[in-house]
Amino acid sequence: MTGALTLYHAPPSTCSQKVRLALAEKELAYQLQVIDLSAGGQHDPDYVKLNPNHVVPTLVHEGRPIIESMLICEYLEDAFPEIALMPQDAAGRHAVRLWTQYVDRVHAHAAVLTFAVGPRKMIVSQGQAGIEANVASVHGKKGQAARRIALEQGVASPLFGEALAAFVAMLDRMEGSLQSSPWLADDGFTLADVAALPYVLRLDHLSMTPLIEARPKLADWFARVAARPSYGPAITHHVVPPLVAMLKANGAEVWPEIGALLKVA
Ligand SMILES: N[C@@H](CCC(=O)N[C@@H](CS)C(=O)NCC(=O)O)C(=O)O
Repeated sequence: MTGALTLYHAPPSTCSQKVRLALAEKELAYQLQVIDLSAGGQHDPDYVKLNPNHVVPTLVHEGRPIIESMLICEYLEDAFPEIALMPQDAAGRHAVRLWTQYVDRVHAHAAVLTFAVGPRKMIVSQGQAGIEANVASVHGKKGQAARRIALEQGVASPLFGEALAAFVAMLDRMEGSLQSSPWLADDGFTLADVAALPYVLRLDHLSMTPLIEARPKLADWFARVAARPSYGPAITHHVVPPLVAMLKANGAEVWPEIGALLKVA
């Protein structure tokens, strides 16, 4: 018996993807509740009681809220160890945690990378009111300032350049690691792979696919993750074709500018 599991998530959000992947890999049944981030659902007082950080995801297990996506994944590993996503030995577990900690730092750049490219055109087309509403939906002054820059300046902003550099460094690190083992931290699929997948996928969804294709081991890893049985229920089912098409089209439009930035870097 697993006890009731409910995941509060936003379908395309990177952190929600991680937890859905871990749940699917562990073959756990769960209920879903969508939090609409653009409508400020993360600030609803009832949701904030579950997640005082005003972010998704939150897992509720037998009435207890569990927050922070990678800590949720580790919680699932502790509570439901039958299908393991962590190595058994201390060194292997440390290797996974080095990856998840690193990827958490890359996550700090994900919103700028996404909003400077993907939904920017649609939000900006709504005029200043659209920009203000989107900025206001973000929790905290720092996040709001970054969102404003991403929307107003797009890929021309230095913040976008920083985000791009952080993502490219992650891809290089992955390519290096995958030279010696099929998965990021171990011979088997672990929470390290769960942690990294959403960010590689985000690059693909923003038409930055050449960055993946230029790294053969990474490209092979990406294809192997997408071929796992967990991928459909955890990812494709939620990150739906119209959204992906919009992101890809907007990404393709600015790819020449991004390519130019990469040549300078
Ligand atoms: N460290 C948190 C980060 C969560 C996070 O940043 N969630 C984003 C979506 S991926 C969010 O809810 N953003 C809403 C906002 O900033 O207003 C975790 O891993 O759960």
